[in-house]
Amino acid sequence: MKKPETTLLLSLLFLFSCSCFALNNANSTTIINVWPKPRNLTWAPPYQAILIASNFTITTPTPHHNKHLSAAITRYQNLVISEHHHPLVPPDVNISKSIPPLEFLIVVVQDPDAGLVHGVDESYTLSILPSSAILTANTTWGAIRGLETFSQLVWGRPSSVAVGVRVWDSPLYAHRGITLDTSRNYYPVKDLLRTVEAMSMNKLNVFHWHLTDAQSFPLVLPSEPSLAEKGAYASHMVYTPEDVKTIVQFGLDHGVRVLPEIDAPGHTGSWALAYPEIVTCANMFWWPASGDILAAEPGTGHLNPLNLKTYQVLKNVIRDTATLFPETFYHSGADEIIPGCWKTDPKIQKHLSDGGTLSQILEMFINNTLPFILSLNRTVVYWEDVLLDERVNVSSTILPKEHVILQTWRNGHNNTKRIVSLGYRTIVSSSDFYYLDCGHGDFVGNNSAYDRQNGDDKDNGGSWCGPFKTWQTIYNYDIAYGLNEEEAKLVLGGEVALWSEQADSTVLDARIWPRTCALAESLWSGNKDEKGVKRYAEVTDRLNEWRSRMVSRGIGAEPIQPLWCVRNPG
Ligand code: CP6
Repeated sequence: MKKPETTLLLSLLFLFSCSCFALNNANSTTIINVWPKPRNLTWAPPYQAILIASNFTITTPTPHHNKHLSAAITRYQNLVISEHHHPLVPPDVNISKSIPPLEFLIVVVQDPDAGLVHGVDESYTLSILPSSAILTANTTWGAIRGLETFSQLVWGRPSSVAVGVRVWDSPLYAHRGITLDTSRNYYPVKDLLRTVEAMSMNKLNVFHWHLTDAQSFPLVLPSEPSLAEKGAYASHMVYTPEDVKTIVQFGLDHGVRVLPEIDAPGHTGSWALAYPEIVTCANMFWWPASGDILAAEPGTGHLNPLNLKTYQVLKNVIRDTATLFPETFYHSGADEIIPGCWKTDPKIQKHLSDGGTLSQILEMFINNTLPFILSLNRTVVYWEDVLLDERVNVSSTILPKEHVILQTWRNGHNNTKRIVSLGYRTIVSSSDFYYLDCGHGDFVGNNSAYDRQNGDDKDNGGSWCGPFKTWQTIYNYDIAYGLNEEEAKLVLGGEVALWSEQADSTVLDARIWPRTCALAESLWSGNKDEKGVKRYAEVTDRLNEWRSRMVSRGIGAEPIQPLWCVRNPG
């Protein structure tokens, strides 16, 4: 016999283990599952679908010569014909037998050769009527967004598409991305390509590639080949110039910019394998226990700004990187300067004993590198630390506001506010909301290398930058919270980040997806409904559907609830 407590427990479990909500019936437009939700979508009654013809073609009315547009058209034509996605909850609509199958989607692009740069027009309109389906966009990039939307309106075997649908769409934020760290662990190229592909499915447009760090230097650079030769984990764990070209081109075909980051002067321990003379403290371990709370890493290493050789090597690195990556943003890092690391160097010690400061050392570094990066026609992105770090920072007078963007990661809304109120543009990557690696157990303490070093074999229950950030945490974060109108304009967008101490290709998809879908929607069309109320139940159902379509497209996105919920809507 069941005890009452057990019954209560079971019903509570029932309530909490599954927030299941029924999909709305056909008398609502929300039955149309598009992710991210378009800014404006209407579906006119009678709610109908029509078949996709077996010779269905996507075409432009006039010839064009843009190979990225051609690649996208071919890709989506094949997808629409072959996908046969079965929604978890099949839409309750009639597939019209009287209307002939849809043979064409016509794509009209005003300026197909507009480049893929920050702020480019990504808007589109889509109209799917029984007689014709038309997609209009100002640019190739808007067309790619519209093609994705069209593909999500197709389902079943044989394939059919919703008709009577009109969409106007355009992103709220121009910069919507992922930071991926390929230094702590290596990812094969095919994993990066799949990530870019999944980004495009979610209308994300910036792959911020954190290429190098203290642990390894996987980027092969023609002018500085020894950095990867000695600094990569293995000779097969590298990205060659051909690999980079492949990824950049793949990004262009998918409307995704590939933004390189070469983190410096901190996080450069791996450079010491080729050039020990330009890196301070590379052979030391820096753990929180040492009193330096940042960069809890082995041998973080800092480039030495007082060594002229540093700039010879670094300028070669910057020039080669800018050549490999056409992207006009260049991320130069500048996060987490550890005083104790620079202080191990005798020249820096002398500078300090002569009354100098570490902030001056950092200014020297920026003054010797920033103008060079700008001379390559790049906008420079730095982590917020360069200006906001309490111990080592530079004066805003040496960071020109029109050429420098600061990416946040600490103190949530506070640091965003500080940056924009100083007049800088910002990319929001708050670690409290957007760090995908958090909550996966600690690699510092908790039986880690640090514990072994200190003879501690207890499980201390550590959690790296915990807690785990749920998709709801990411979805509900308002990146422009508390800003006035003028300040809010300086918020370019946001990036989630996957730091890879505890991630590699075995877990990549599930760490990123579907949580990053939540970022994609909140930056594309917002996290609130028409009445300004935070979306919730509808989003859960739509995300559940979208995640299952991503899985059928080959992305290992983890589940957000048991399938049982779909059969037993609450
Ligand atoms: N590596 C680099 C890191 C981090 C940063 N930069 C980081 C810091 C704190 C947390 C997670 C990651 N591992 N190069 C900060 C931008 Cl909680």
